[in-house]
Amino acid sequence: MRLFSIFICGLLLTLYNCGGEVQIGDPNPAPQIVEPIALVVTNDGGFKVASFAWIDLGTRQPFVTEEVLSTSSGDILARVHNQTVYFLHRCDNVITIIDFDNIAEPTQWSYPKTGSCAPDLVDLVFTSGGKAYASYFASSPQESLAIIDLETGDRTGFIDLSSVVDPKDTDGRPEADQMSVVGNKLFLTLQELDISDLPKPVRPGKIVVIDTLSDTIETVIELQGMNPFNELIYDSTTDRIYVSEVGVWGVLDGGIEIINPDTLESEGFWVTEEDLGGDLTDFAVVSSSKGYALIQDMNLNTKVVPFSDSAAQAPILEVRSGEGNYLSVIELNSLGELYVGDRSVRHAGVWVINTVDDTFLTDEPIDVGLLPVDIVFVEP
Ligand SMILES: [Ca+2]
Ligand SMILES: [Ca+2]
Repeated sequence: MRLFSIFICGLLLTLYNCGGEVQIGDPNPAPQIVEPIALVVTNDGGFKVASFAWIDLGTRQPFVTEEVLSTSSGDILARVHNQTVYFLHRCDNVITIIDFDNIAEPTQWSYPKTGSCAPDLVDLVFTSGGKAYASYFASSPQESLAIIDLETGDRTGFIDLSSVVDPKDTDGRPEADQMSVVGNKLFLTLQELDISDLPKPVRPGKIVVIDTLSDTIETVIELQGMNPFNELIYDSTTDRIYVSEVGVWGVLDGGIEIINPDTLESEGFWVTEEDLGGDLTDFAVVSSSKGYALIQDMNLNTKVVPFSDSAAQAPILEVRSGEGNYLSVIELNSLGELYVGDRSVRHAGVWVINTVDDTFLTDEPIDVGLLPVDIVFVEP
């Protein structure tokens, strides 16, 4: 609880200093985030201390809080629903909730942990009607997909994945990872890795399709690529789901695959790691023919690579491995701006790129305090 007292105070101070409507000591503060923001999760180089900052999308002015989300396990991601930010503490199996409409009452939900400090709680998605789903990467098939009551945070049940786990995946965990909700269907990737040695995929990845009305498995979509990794993006304009597969690290065997949510079939690769020149670590969809990939090349340099259909263009941003760190995340907002998290020693911060002509909208990266690890947009 002490953490929260400090945390709230720090946040209120930050809001006050940046001209927000909050008065310190106001018995019933109700700060409103009236302008769209980019919420940036940050941590230190060792992934121990985690904090966050936000950037006003109009002015690109950053607001950095010095308060922390964690001092022991900084592997934290963020998800947004109804202007509420949910911080996923991946190793601690904790969710911290910041509702910017009611910042005086942050909430923390804790769930049982697996034994080791390995990423477990890896995604959270939402349906209309107050139900959410949480996926657990290091848990058993019976406990990899939980149904969450968004009012209470309670896990009201699990959807048993035992029937869809490949017999070759014998380590007791199907590596449930990213999710997307389209209509009344939940799409969940299974990586199906063998973690007995260096983690490696035992077979092509799959997407489990679940009926969110009955919470039963409807079907399984077989992917062409292995090791679906990072986000599962549904784009309403193209009415397609995009999944990036990294396959084996250091081998150009993955790509971005397109899934038709109506036929529940793969339409094949949009662009491959071979086209892009590196392992895929993140991506963004601009249109049916244009996207951006974040790749790590064979020399461990990280690059933002624009592509049109399967034709990759020259990288527009690169951090060489010798510079000590890497580009961590790319995210597209509704203004067509690409935000890029840069953890390099020279340029730590967030770049903003105009996706119409690939020009940079910031001369230098926007300073967000610690190093950016995840970016989400809150666009009221
Ligand atoms: Ca496994
Ligand atoms: Ca690969």
